[in-house]
Amino acid sequence: MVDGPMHVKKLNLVQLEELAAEIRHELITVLAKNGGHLGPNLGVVELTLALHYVFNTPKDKFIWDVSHQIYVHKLLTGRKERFPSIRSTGGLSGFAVRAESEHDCYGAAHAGTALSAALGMCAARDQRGSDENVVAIIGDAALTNGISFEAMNNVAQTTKKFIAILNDNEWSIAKNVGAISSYLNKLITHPSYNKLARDFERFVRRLPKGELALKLAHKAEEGFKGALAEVGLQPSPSSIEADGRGGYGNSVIFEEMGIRYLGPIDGHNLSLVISTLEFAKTCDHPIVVHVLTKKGKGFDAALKNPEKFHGLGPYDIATGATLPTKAGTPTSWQDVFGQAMVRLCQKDSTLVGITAAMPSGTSLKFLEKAMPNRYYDVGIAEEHAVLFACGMATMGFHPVCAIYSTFLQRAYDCIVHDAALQDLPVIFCMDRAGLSPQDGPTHHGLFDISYVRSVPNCIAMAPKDEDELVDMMFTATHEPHPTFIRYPRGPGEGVPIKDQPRLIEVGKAEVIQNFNNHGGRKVALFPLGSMMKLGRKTAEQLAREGYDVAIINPRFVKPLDAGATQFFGRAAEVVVTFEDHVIMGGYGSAVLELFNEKRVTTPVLMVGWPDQFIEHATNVDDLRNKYGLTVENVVARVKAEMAEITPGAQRSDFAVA
Ligand SMILES: Cc1ncc(C[n+]2csc(CCOP(=O)(O)OP(=O)(O)O)c2C)c(N)n1
Repeated sequence: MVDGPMHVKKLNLVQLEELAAEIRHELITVLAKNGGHLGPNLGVVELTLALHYVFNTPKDKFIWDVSHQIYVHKLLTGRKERFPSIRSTGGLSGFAVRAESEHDCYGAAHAGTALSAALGMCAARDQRGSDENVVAIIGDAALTNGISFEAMNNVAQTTKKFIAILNDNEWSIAKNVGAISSYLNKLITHPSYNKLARDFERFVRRLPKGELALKLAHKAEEGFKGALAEVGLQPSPSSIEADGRGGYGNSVIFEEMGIRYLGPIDGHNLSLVISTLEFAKTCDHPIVVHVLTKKGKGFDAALKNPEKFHGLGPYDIATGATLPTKAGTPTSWQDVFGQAMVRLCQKDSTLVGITAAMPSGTSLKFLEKAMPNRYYDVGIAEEHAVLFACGMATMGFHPVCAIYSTFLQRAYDCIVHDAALQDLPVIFCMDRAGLSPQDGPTHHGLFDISYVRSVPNCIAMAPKDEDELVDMMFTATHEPHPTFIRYPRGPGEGVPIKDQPRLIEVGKAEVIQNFNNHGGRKVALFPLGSMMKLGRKTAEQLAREGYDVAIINPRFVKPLDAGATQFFGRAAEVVVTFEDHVIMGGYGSAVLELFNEKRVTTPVLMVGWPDQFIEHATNVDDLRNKYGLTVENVVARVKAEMAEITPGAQRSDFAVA
């Protein structure tokens, strides 16, 4: 394995191919232990080698869309020693992070950002008159995302030098969907679309064979011929003629937008990809190179099941089987949601499910299978998903948008301007609300309470267990307002689901455990949603230490149960709010706002995440321990707070009926 990109350039073709095999071995071995995005990375081994062969990072810039396919780049840019630590506590991130390496010029993990960011870099380069090459590498599914088109709309008028690589493997996480995906398929399969510009042919012919041979060793000649044969298959004279409107007078969409299109080429043919990138580097007009790759190449199990191997946990190298879930592990929140969607849709013909390219992640796949006509996958297009839902809602439907908390951030304006302002009954099931530990800050869902709570008309809730999740979904279907339900990743609490869901009174909290008035000092715990477990354990420990503890399940962040919150707030000497969310603007803040308004002076300890981006880690516990979301820490804080308060000054003897 090489130490840095400079070494890649010294290799001949045979050595590059050997390196490709070594890289695949490393990916398969390390990810078998750590989990991660195996399929996408196996697919870009040759492409990444070719990029480093032709360009010079960090001076040249590679901007990876999503950047889940950046592992090979990490291995080639001085991080091979640390690679076995990827996605674990203190280890390498699974995505591009500027702070991690000078070779990562742009951080990402949400889709569709690469073209815009790359264009911005081109504009900056042109402004300052420097000569870096800027290369955006995007997947075919990134083209289902609106931002990519916003960027393409802007390329030709902004710069002359812009290189995009369209890494087309026909898959998003699931099979790519929609008209763009069919269009790309046409480009691949229909000979008349193969656009291989004559100047590329000329370029390849002009390359001094000797020099190329030197570079690529004895196979260079074949590679060179391969390039000509493959690329010269269907030369299209029209593709290089400007049409006077900024386009190239061709029905290839990129060319219509003033971006030269080259391809499709075999992304696993190293010499061909190298020649093509060498050409792209010389172009003095924006260019997109369409590269065909196979997700999972080099690992049979991944080739056979691209969806599973897009991103997965540890697996067995021999069979590709993922480790079995431990016996007795409760059904995941996601699966409970997916199964409940089927049951609810069977009873209520106004319900439909909408996903933005995450049928398996959200488990909306259950609905896809059971009732395909009530299921919509709109592609990686969260804004569109929400607006689409709003449109349906105006026609009497109750659309359910199943979107991860972190990805819903992208559709914030649609929530405010469309769903909330028009007060439409769209239901938002915000999956992954809380930590996604191995993915890290790009994927944690820690902001949704604050971004929803401040918007009028919205109802926001968080279930303490999976049965309550179903009750909340059912309740939401009866609401004429936008409703938001947040729940975390992973196994539920193991609570059985009732046969018939129950309506929950909106804005009503649930008293789980009342004070028992045994004379101990009173503490009221308000654990929101899945923090109930931490709340209960904290209560047990406090009780062991002689405190009189009440536990209230808030259920609603908005509208807050003002009565119950005040009542227990006044009765207790100390109130503790728990939330799997940033403290700022979250549930605890809502309680404080209420207390301020109602002049409740009981101190409120807020347990949640601090005002900083929380890094990735091997698991949730590592992060909770580090940031003090633990029983020990909460108990210590309660005791410290109690020590500050004169006993009896608060209404600690308040009798609760
Ligand atoms: C805004 C946003 N929505 C959803 C996702 C989840 N997601 C991660 S990768 C991916 C598919 C990416 O497909 P593509 O760009 O074609 O890359 P490939 O994995 O096929 O190489 C999706 C939907 C995301 N990262 N960002």
